[in-house]
Amino acid sequence: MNKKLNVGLIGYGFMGRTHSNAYCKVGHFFDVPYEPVLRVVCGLEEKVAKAFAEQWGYESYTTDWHKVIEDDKVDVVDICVPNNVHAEIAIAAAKAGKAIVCEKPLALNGVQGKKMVDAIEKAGVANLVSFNYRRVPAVTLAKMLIDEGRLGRIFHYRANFLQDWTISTKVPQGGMGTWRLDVKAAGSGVTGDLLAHCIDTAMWQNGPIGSVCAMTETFVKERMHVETGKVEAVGIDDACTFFCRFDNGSLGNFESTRYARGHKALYTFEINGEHASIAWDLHDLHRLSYFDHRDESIVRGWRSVHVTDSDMPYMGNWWVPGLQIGYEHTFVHQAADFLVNLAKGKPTSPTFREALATQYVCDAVLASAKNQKWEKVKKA
Ligand code: SOE
Repeated sequence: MNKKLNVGLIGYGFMGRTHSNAYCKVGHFFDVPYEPVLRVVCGLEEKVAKAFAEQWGYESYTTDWHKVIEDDKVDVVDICVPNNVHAEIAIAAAKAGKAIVCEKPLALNGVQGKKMVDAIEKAGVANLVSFNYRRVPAVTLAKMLIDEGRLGRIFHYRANFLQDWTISTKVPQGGMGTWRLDVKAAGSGVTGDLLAHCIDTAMWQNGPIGSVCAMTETFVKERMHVETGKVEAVGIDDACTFFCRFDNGSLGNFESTRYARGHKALYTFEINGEHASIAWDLHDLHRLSYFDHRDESIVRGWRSVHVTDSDMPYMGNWWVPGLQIGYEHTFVHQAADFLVNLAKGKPTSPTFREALATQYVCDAVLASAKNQKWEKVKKA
């Protein structure tokens, strides 16, 4: 019998569902040393919290996040609320000695993120920030190929995250889901919400980013605010493009927007090295494109590797070779890694400190767009 690990989930939105689903599934597919127990869910509206608890099997619900932290039985506090509340909850959870899982981005900005890192490191608690795309098997495989040196020296890293859900001027700011358009709740727009994913994956695969040069735009300048009912100025970036220099000498090129009509969540990256290149596309997430110049010329070309064999990252735990998995599985992988490392007293990447490095890149990107000049990235 595995030891039980009581989870207190704060936030019952989209991310609350992905994390709950992962805790429910992880023990069925991975040999984990703990059995997650859904002890309590917390959300602002009592009716919704109650319904969420019933649907996912949480033992109880509350509308006050302090109760989750004060609950002696809760071992892990899982933070799935808007970005402006991450810091307060994480710091309180750290002081209470809880392990912490926090949705991305770490915080509203680097100053706040640093306070969180100081608090969790002082308390010595296990911590993880949920940059889930690292744990798409094809993305993990890309990292393995790079680490094996197959690409040789890396010259270029290119990534996009394109969406189109805020083109209508009728989409409000504030409220469930649309808090992402309210700068007070989100801290930034596509930079913190979408580019943070790309930056996290990029630095994991290709090392630290040293300097950036960016431009941003807010296409819709005013939107109705759900909380005030008034039309208010929009403070987030709707689109952001930036260039960067990685510390290893390679050049980066990143773009994100919520105004790319026809694209819902098109996260793509391509990495070009001396010997080989790799490319990946979230809309075809189980495939990794690979080109190796060392192949014999008569058969040289882009291969499309179907990442489903049991020797591919995480895939041995799922079905049989050839059968795919999807988006929600990335959170199951994250939970599996976290539980295994927790038992061994080992950190799970990305830790709060690693996510702070991503936050510092986001800060530099926003500063560069504002100041219209290259900005150096602070080291975490
Ligand atoms: C925004 O639409 C969003 O839900 C992000 O908040 C997530 O992090 C991303 O994975 C998908 O898009």
